[in-house]
Amino acid sequence: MLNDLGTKREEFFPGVVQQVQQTDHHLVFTCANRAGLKVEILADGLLRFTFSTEGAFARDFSYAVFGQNKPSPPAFEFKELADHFRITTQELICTISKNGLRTRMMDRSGQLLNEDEKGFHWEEHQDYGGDIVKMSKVAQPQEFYYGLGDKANNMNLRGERFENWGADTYGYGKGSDPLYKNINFYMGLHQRSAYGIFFDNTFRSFFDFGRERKDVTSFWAQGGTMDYYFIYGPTLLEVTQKYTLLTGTPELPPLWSLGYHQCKWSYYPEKVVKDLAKGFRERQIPCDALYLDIDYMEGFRCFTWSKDHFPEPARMVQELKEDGFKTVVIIDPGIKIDPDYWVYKQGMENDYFCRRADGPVYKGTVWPGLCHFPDYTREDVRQWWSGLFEGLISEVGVKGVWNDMNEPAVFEIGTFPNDVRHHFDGDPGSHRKAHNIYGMQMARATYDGVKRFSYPDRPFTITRSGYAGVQRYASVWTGDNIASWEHLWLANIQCQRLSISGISFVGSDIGGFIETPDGELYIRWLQLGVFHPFCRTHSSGDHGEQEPWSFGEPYTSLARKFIELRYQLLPYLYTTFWQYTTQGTPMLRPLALLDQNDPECYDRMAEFCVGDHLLLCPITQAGVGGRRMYLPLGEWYDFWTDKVFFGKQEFWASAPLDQIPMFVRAGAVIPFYPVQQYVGEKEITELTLHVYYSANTCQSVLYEDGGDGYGYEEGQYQQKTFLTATSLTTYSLSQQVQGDGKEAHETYRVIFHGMPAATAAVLVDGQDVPFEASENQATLTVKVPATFNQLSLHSVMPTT
Ligand code: NBV
Repeated sequence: MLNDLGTKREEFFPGVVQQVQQTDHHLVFTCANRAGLKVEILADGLLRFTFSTEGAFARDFSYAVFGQNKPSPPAFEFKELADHFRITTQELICTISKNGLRTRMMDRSGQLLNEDEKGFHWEEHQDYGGDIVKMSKVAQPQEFYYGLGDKANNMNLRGERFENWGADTYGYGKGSDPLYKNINFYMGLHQRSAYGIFFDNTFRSFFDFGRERKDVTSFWAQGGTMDYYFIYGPTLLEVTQKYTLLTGTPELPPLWSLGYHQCKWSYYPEKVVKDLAKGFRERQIPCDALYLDIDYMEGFRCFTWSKDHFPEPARMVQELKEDGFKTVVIIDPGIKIDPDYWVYKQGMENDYFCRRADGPVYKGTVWPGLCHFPDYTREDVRQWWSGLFEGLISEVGVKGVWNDMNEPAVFEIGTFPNDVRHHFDGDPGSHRKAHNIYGMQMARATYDGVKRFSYPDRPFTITRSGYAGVQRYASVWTGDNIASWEHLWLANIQCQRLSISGISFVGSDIGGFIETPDGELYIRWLQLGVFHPFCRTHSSGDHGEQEPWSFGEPYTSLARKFIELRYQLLPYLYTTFWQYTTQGTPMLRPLALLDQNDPECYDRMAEFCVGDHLLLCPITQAGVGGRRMYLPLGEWYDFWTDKVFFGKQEFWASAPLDQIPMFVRAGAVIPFYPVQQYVGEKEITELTLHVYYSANTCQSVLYEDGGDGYGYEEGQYQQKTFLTATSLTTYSLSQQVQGDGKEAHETYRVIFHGMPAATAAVLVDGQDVPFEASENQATLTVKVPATFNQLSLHSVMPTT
């Protein structure tokens, strides 16, 4: 096999096991040729495999997995057999061959989940020393692969090879690789069982899913250690949850950050920003955040303001705030070499910038001209960097920070040369080792700073690059896309894929960054974007306008309609975010995660669920009034017509330009806020609950808290569980509340959809209450106190 350096060199394999050491939660196998394997049993369904090539194991350190995220180790059984060893937990059986340390993973019924082909092997890196560490596994017939972050390719990764080496990929397209983020996590699904592999290695790494040899999946890295986690499902949903909890979830973001954001490269000077704000409010199009791109700075110097364009930033930000707008500013890693610039001076005085191998401080050209770059892999540098935000946050009142160019990107040469040195938190190395975590460590330092100075408010940050675990520090977007239908298709897949790879707070540049969409493309994109956790229009700005009203009517009204829908759905989206932070559930779920017993779902990529109960399928073609699509198992209501569709079938979904195919799971309770122009504009005395009838019992959750601040950590939240159930002649909705938070609403307006029989009476906690029914009796509206426990509809005829 040729390696990725285009050479063929001698490959080495572990020999015969000579010694085994066992402790409470790990086993160490040592071979005659000094190769070794450490197996850590972290949970019944979570095993970590770390290999050594020459006896000693490398420092146990990870930017992705934090000690506190590791579950407490369970008991396990260990046995030596004729030609292999066997580890058994409550969920897994793992065998390890005595010759070659090859593993097989099975569930407790003995069903094979995953097995090594050649297993671990390596070659020495001739130029840099160390090893190119490799792992090859059998790709089973009919095995499907998912995950790997922001790859711009089909949902199922089989048949493709990918590289993780974060890159500034302006105008990327389908198949472009690598992109901005480095997420070494994938999932395999075969015979209806799923597992995941997280390869925790920061060097340039590769994943081949049956591309080179069709029945082999392999992954390798140009240095470091073969260190991977095997994550058992058996469902894909459980695999992604476990991976997400292992690499960490973010804190709850401020509720306003789930509102609509407007961005361009760039809005300046102040008058343009003020007019933009006015544009939203005058047209009554909701918006919470306005962005300032690089031109707000003085000569692109981070942490400065252009005196010409923004003479009094604190006043401007305050005035925007009074009108409900939060200001988010961009911060890049490049610090201009300028002896009169305070950030540069501090960095030089304290030796905070990265150096070349032979000593000089590294210089690279980005927007400000020649720059130095902080070494964010040093704790003291991160501390310094986070302190730099005091001015922006505390003095000016900025509410969010946007990290760009942190792959890191350098003009002309792409990124830092390989010899640039990084501290790597105590284990210094070259850029080869630190490249893939540079952006994440910048986001980490930024997040710490924004949080420090925003407190007691919650911080908001967004980053372009990141490594596994970056979700703890920032939201992300998918970079410099293009205003084309293909990119709309890609945005849908990339956001779903990031979401199942631990990163749910994700969105794309709505309408496309490069070039200009027409009204139709913009609306179709916005219809999808309002269902992405991060919802922002952004454009490079040099081709035309890209505000929600830039395309004239009917597009302005359509844009308003969908942004309003997002604001109505905020309690649902926020609840979904809370589920993500507490349980690791991805906010966007591809069909394969909804029903892995249905092979029809495996290759589907257009349809997805946001949260537990809403299913969307964007229109990604010009000039069409609908599309063919598939619904998974269950009963689904068409959101626009209330017509019921049965799952497990493909059909034509009609969707004129004022609709996106959108379905609600039968039985669901979907909370709606009234339309607001920005989060917090109104006190929401009445919340609307849309209840979609089902003959089956169904559970829905609503999580609410102050929407900002940390009161929720002290119990200041309300977690409401709604149960719907039927009996012969009644349909009931009950509510149970947990948490010490004060009830935020006085009343609920409950709207029942799809009632199969006329309702004769409605009882709320035993009292008869008035109600309104539609002419055909299928829709029924009733107003109840928000503190109700039990609501029941009594029908004149038995429900069917
Ligand atoms: O800061 C300018 C842009 C920014 O608007 C965009 O979102 C980033 O992805 N930035 C890239 C640098 C220039 C790109 C050509």
